[in-house]
Amino acid sequence: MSNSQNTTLNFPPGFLWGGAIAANQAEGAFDQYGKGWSTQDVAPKGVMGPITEAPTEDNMKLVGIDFYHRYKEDVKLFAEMGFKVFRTSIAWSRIFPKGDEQEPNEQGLQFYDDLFDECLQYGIQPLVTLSHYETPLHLSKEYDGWVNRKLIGFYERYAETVFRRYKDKVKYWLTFNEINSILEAPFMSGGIYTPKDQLSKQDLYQAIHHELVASASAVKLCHEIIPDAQIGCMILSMPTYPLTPNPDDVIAVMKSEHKNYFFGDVHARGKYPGYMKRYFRENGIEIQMESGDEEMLLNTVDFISFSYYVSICETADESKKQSGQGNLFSGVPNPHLEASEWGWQIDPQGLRYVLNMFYDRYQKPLFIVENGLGAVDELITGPDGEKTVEDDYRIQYLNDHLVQVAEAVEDGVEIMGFTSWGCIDVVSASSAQLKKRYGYIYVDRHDDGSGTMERYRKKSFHWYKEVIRTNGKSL
Ligand code: BGP
Repeated sequence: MSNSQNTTLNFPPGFLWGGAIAANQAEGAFDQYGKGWSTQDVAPKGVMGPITEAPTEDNMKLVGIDFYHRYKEDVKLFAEMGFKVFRTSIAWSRIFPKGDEQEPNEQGLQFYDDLFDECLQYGIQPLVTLSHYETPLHLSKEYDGWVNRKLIGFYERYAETVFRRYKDKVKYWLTFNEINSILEAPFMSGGIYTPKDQLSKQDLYQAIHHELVASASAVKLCHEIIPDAQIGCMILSMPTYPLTPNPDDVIAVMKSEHKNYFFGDVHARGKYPGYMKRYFRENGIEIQMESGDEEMLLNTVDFISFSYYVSICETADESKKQSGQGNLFSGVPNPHLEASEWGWQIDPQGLRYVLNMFYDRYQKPLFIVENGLGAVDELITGPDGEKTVEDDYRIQYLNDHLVQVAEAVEDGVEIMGFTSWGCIDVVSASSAQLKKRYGYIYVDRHDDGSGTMERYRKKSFHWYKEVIRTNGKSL
C-alpha cells in the first residue's frame, strides 16, 4: 500500500486536502424548507434517465443521506480526518425554488450559512459549486433549460445572491459541475427538457454558449463582490489514448479530446478555439451571439478544477470500436488496465498525465475536485468491537492516484488541492444507487430505503487522516 515507486512526496505547504459531495446526492429534504423541485427530483434512475413527471418514492436522492439534518455530525467527522477544505454545492432550487422569481428563499440561504459556519469553526474552507447537476425543474420545463438565453439572467441573479450572502465565508467557488457533461447528459447537466434524441446540435451548442457566458459572468461577479475569492470552472476529464500508433488513431484521439479541452479553452483563454469553429461550420451550427458576449468570455477563471476517474482509448477503426464504460463519456477499453465493479478502468498514471496536459495548456493552478473508487462495501464488526468496512481496495486506489499527484508536483504542476469524491457515502449520480459507495464514512442506508442512517468510520478514514496529517508523506 505504500509508495512503491519511491516518488518524492513533496505536496506543497497549505495543500488543500479534503472531500467532496453535492447537494442533490446528500441533503435529502427535497421539498422542505421552501425548496422547489429540481431536475434531480424527477430522475430516480440517475443522470441518464428516464425521468418521471413528479418525484417518486424510489428516488433515493429525495432523502439522500439526510445531510440536511445531520451535517453537524458529518462535518465533525471531516474535521476529525483533518480536512482543510470541503466541497459541496448549493441547491439552486433551495435559494430560488422556481428559478425565475425575484426574491430568494431565506430558509435556504440560512441553511448554507449554518453549514459554512460549521465548517469554518473547524478551520475547514468551503469550496462551493453553484450548479451541480440540478437546475430548478420549472426552468427546465418552462424554458427548456439552458437552450433559452433567459437562463443566463436567472443564473446571474442566483450567483449574485449567494456571492453577496456568503462573501465573508466562501473563498473558493466553481461555476458548473462537469460543464462538458452536457454533451452526454443534456437534461441533468443543462436542464434541457427536450429528450436527448430529439435535441438538435444547434440547440445543444447554443445552450453550451449560454452556460459559457453565464460562467464568465459569474467569474466577473465573484471578482467584483469577493475580491479575495478564487473561482474556477469544473471539467469532467477523461484522458484519451490512441488504441494503436496508427496516425489515424492519433487524429481520432485529437478530435475526441475536444470534449476535455473545448470548455477549458474558453474558460481559460477567453475565446472559442479554432477547432470548434471548424466543427460548427462543418455541422451547420451557427451560434447566436449577442453584443457583449465575446467581451464577457474574456473574464477567465482563476483556476481549473476537474474530476478524474478513468482514462479511455479511441480508434478510427470502426471494427474495433466496442464501447467501454467511463464517467458518462464512453470510449474503447484499454487492454492494459483493470476495471472497477462498475467497469470504470483504473489508471492512476492518467491523473498525472491529465494534470500535465491541463497545466501545459493553461498555465493556471489546478484543483482535483473529484477522484475515488465506487465499490460495494460490507459493514463488519472490527477487532475493537466497532462497526467498520475493511476497504483496502479503496485505500489502494486513492494511494496510487495520490502518488501520481505527487509525481505531477515534481513535474512542476501547480496543484491547489485534492477533494476525493463522496468523502461520506452519497447516492451515485449515474446509477442513483447507494450500493456504489465512495466514502471514508459508511452510511447505513440501502437502496430499498432501509437503514438507520448511522455513520461509521471505514478503514480508509484512518488512512486518509494520516495522509492529511503528514501532508502526503505517509503515502
Ligand atoms: C461525477 C459527478 C458526481 C459523482 C461522480 C461519481 O460525474 O460530478 O456527482 O457522482 O461522478 O459518479 P457516480 O456517482 O455515477 O459513480
